[in-house]
Amino acid sequence: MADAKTDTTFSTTHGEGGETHQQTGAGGEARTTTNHGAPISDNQNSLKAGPRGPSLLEDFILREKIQHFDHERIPERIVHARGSAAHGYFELTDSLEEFSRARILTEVGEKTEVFVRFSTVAGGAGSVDTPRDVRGFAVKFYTKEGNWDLVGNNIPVFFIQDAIKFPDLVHAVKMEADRGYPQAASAHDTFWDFVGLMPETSHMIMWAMSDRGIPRSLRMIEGFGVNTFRLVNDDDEAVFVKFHWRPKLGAQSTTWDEAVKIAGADPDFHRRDLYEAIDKGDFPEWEFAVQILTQDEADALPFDVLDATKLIPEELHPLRVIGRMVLDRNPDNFFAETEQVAFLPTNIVPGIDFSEDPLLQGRLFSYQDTQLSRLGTVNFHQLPINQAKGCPFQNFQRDGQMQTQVFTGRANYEPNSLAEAGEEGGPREDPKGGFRSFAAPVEQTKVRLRAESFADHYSQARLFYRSQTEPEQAHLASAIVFELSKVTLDHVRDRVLGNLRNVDETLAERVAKGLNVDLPEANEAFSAPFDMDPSPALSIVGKYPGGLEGRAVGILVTDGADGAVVEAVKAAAEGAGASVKIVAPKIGGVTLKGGKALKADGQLAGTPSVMFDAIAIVVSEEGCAELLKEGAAIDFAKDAFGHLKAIGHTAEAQPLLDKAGVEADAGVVDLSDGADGFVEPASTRQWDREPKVRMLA
Ligand code: HDE
Repeated sequence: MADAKTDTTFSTTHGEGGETHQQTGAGGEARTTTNHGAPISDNQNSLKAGPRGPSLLEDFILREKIQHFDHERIPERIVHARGSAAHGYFELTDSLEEFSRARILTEVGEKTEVFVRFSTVAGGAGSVDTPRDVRGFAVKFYTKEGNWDLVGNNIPVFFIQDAIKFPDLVHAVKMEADRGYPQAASAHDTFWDFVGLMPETSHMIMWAMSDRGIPRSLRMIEGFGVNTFRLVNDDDEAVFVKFHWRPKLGAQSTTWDEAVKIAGADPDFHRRDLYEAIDKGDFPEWEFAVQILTQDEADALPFDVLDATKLIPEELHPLRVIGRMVLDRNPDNFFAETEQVAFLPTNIVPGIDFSEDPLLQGRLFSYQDTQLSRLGTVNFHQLPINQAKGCPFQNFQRDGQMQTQVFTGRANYEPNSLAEAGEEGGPREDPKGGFRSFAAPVEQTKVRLRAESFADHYSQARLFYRSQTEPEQAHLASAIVFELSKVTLDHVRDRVLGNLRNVDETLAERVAKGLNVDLPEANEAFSAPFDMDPSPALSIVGKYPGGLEGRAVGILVTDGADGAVVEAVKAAAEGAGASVKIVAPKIGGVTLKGGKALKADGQLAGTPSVMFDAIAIVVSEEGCAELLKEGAAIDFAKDAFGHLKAIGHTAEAQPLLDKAGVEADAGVVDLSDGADGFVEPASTRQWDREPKVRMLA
């Protein structure tokens, strides 16, 4: 018998003695019951007045089953509804003892369980995985001092500076109020209207329109705490801290055309990729790093650390790597874990504290509130995924909907002197070890004002753009052209262009040219932008480590293909850490030259080349002739070429390559002399090819 977690049966505890028994039928097999335990004799037919008669209201079994089903969904998250998650652990490698008293940041070598949920922001729960969007990167650490939730994104800054603008931002980006579209897309009037009117979005827009907005895999995104936090040590001294996650596989992206096609080919592309990688033991891993600043260092910066639209360049304050996180277990049940997990920036532990960042301050209210509406009860912390596993909770809070605990005795208040609450009278506050807020000085008058130090909306946007490599700049400009081409209101487009002129004149010109519109006057800037030294850390192409590890190679085969070449490509790619899939015209596979059968992992029409990072086409002459009549085969080669991927091929594949417009270059590799020459180009994209295949802005 499988355990209760993976089976549909449950053991139940009955009676005073707490003995457990499982319901079994006459043959000893587990039997189906109602939710209240009554055994069910027939789970196929409802109760009717005669075999063809009307169903009876009396059928409590039918009613219970249907009613439970009717309520299976809970309200989806208003943002970040679409998510994928995994379990794993965090291991501290370097102690921050001098700055923090948090055990999670001081106990080197300790492994702490984590649950991580990645998400898109704008789309609904059933939307696709690859729209242009920010990705959520929320980590729940089950620490010995309670849960610590670091609820971050894959972009280190945010659109707005003050929480009071968040509902406006989200309304603007989500599907438009009257028409209910577009789903999971920022390319529409209301979003860009908001952007144009709120120049503080400029920096984040640069990131979202860059290739960071279309990641290749959730295993290949960076993560950031975004808001500035504090670390507080034993002496109650505080420093500012920024949190960073850096993927072992390097940050990698798709191209836009590819992302769009993936959405059709596999709407679950990222979810499947994460699940399959963990399932086969290819555990994604991130470094955890911090940037630490004293108050004086923060004061010396030309921007405010409390402003979430700003980052601290790594070149000014280097990252200190203090640990690693490995995701090594898929959820057992999507709903119970990925859907019901409740992240709260207020889940914090002694030794870590908030800053006065007005965006963060709003978040401290919002998440608890949203969980109440989503999960429906103040007791959502009792759901298994949300429980403080590293140390159980103990307090005198009681009752409420869906209370699962059976507290005993009379003592439900404090102080008390009841014997049953133990000698101490039950749990008590711990003035030394408990959470103490950092005594940040506050002596001001009450105002509704934006600080002067938040006024510069363009310098860091400019820094980001100018720190990108040439292909990345071209992608960014083209992404804005794409989005603004979907905007139907001229004045909205013009206002955005007016802001872009403050970011970078050449960028504004590129975009205007890409739209074929005149460049309007620059909009007035509250604070004149200044130039900063480029930060290479902001580019992903520039710091891409290369390599096939974690990437995917697809081999297209036909009947009569040379099995030795297939084997050679497979061995070379797998040897370099890639996963390999065989794609064939039919799912039953092919008969190789010499008569051996080769099974297919994917059928051609359902497994286009966008599913892979590099492809090989290993076909026979006759097989190739057949493929020339198949659009999916031509697209397989054409898209791989257009998406700047390496293409390995046998000589017999040449007619297909010709028909697909594949031209010889360093990424197009003849496999007749073996597969060794394939691995290097397969390890990266062929950026030089891009001007040949795409008109970029
Ligand atoms: Fe969130 N955000 N957010 N957010 N956020 C939510 O909480 C909110 C912000 C982020 O996988 C909600 O449980 C406000 C920044 C992630 O379950 C909600 C503001 C960052 C997730 C909420 C922000 C984030 C959320 C909706 C502006 C990056 C998904 C569902 C003040 C640091 C967590 C939920 C998961 C989810 C509010 C801004 C990250 C409505 C008010 C900045 C990764 O409470």
